[in-house]
Amino acid sequence: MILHQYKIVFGGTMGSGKSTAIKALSEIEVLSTEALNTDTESHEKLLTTVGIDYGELTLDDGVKVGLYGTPGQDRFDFIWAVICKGAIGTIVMIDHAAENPLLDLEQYLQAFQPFGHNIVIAITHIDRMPERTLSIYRDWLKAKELNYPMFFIDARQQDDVLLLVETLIATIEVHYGLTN
Ligand SMILES: Nc1nc2c(ncn2[C@@H]2O[C@H](COP(=O)(O)OP(=O)(O)O)[C@@H](O)[C@H]2O)c(=O)[nH]1
Ligand SMILES: [Mg+2]
Repeated sequence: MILHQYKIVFGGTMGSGKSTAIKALSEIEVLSTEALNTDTESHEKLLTTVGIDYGELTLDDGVKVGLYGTPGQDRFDFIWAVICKGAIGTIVMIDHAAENPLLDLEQYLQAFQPFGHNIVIAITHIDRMPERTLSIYRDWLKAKELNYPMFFIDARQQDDVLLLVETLIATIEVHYGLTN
């Protein structure tokens, strides 16, 4: 089977670089759609406008990739499930310079694992917190017996983000034999 269009989701903490990564890769102008978020618990804020980023990329072999950025909210959002439908995988982006990036990683992995286990972890903003060692992530993944691919990247760098996308696609192609 040959798939001509892949869908990839960017999830992760606010400010981790999801929109930046999609802009770095997209060959079309990134669209930010408007979606309505109804929160029955806070009637004052009946409607909140959230942005979903959308970009497109064509790989060397002609495969088209749709890039979907989840809205920047720091709590579980039902929209994530909608966005993840039909996606081949998720890039979970974590801001290394945030207060507790390991807790963020745990929460975002838990949030996205129900939609599939093709996940690549991208730790961003490492230039902003050089005093915090990067080994905490491998140690944590090892302790949890998780072996997701993980990269330390700058979301503003196109090559860095491309590596994430290529890793997700390579994993799905090896797993399901979707090579042509
Ligand atoms: N210093 C630094 N800034 C970054 C990095 N990645 C993204 N940014 C910046 O972080 C800010 C927030 O990124 P944005 O894409 O809006 O985050 P989002 O909320 O996940 O969509 C932007 O100003 C980016 O340019 C990084 O690795 N290092
Ligand atoms: Mg954003």
